[in-house]
Amino acid sequence: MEIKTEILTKLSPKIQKAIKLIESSAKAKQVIFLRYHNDCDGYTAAVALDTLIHKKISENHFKERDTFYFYRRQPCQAPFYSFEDSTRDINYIYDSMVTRNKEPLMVLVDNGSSEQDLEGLRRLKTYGFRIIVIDHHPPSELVDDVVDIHINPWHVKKDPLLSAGTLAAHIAFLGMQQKHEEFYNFLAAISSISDKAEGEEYRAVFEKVKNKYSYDELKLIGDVVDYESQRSGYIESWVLIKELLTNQGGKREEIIKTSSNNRKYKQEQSLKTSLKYADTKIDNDKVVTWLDIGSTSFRGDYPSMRVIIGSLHREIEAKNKDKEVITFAYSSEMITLRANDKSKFDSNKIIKNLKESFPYAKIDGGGHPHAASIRFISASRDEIIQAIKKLI
Ligand SMILES: [Mn+2]
Repeated sequence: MEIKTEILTKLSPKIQKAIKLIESSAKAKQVIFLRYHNDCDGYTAAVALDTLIHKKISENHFKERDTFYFYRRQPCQAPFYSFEDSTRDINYIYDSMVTRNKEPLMVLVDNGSSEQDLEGLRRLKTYGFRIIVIDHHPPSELVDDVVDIHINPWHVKKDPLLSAGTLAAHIAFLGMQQKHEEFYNFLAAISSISDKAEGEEYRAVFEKVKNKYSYDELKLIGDVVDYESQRSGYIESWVLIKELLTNQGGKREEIIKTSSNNRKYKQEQSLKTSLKYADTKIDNDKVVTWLDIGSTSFRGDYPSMRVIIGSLHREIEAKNKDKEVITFAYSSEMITLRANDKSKFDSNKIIKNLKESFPYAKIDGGGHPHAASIRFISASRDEIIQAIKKLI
């Protein structure tokens, strides 16, 4: 985890501040919340930070059960910290065993830096929470006015290929006095591969883990983590996913084996369906695909919309190596998209444009320039699809 890249070096003062705030909150016996996105990147980030937070809390409480009351861990079902998330967390402090907590700490990872997070975060502030956001999505400037510490590689450079898991593993490594380097490298590598964020930091980390794990092995563990989190839906899959990532109980192989047939079957089946119903148009060096995902998959089933579009996009990319490839999947009120490196496509510009053109469509969304989602009311879907086709 000794990675000295420009991004991590420049983020270092904020990282040190975050570690200090976690320490001082634990010392002051404040409840610490850890909230994370419900996917492989979010879970690996959470498992990394869990080691640090758990240690700091145990050091400051005498009874084992206190770590249960003073540490709350939960994935966010939405890809942002939602209104409901904040209601639940405020209730925990003000309607429970720990009502004397005046400055609880929220640590939000792989989520938190977009405009969609703002309302939930502001509600926390009304109730005295301190907030640390560790995220790698394009940040809204408004977030900085609300939270205490906002660690985000976008503050250093545009479109950084750095996963939240890598960022969190780096922070945990530093907070744990640079111990357990191998474990944090492993987490960083899995999250980068699973989130397609294989930049400079990933390459440095992979160099160190590759004699123990191959790329395919790391990718497989990430796939199974995604499978676990998706299949468990609203139930937190912490026990199984932590085991997959730590192998503390020696059950990793068995969990992978148990899920293997069903996982592969569902992945292959879903790709077959996508390829059958995808509408692909090749125009010179540009390959654009539209898939009606709403009518070709079951709601809430595995693979998720994210995994479906990812595998369809990769399949089309592999067949069109030298071309610009853009892939869209839509349901009645959402479009998810992917674009390859050859594309100049910028989802944030498109979303801005759509918001101006369709002020009545209740458009919301965001993400990375080449991987994002757009939400809207179903009445305006066809207009929006037509507008995007003209824009690209
Ligand atoms: Mn992520």
